[in-house]
Amino acid sequence: MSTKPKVALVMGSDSDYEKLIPCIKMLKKFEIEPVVRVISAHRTPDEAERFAKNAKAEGIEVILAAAGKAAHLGGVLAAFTTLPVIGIPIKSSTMDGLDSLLSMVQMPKGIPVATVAIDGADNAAILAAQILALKYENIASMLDEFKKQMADEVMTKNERIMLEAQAL
Ligand code: RP5
Repeated sequence: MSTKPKVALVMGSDSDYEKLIPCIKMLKKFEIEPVVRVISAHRTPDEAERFAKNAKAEGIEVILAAAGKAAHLGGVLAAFTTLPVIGIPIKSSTMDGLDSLLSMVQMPKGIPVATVAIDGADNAAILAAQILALKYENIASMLDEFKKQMADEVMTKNERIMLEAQAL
């Protein structure tokens, strides 16, 4: 049995899955066990309620909710749990994901859904890791290293661009 901390990644449709593969990979990079499910707030509302009500008892510590169009999934899951819910608005309609973004971020007071960018799967995983890092020292250390690597990469790019610009 895995002793890794668990984060649920719930998507409204299997059509969202491809965009969420980076999120699953990023969770695994931080040694988090992803609990991946397809649950629709509209088509399987009873399952959405059941999953959210049981999530905490099943050891899940953060829920990621990815959905497109009239994206109620995050709000519906958040209605049935006190776990933090992070919404990932999926660009899956003629409105370029703005519909999904507003459906998640414009939650009425009392039931927040912390929302990342449209198709922001990586950031949802990083934010979940940052929440867990309050409790798990190994994740905090990995996040420190992750930030350091990003900074090093930017410094390398900076040096390359400075040289290229000088040579013009
Ligand atoms: C949402 O509607 C899903 O999250 C998906 O982004 C969108 C389209 O779903 P499908 O019709 O492809 O199942 O509920």
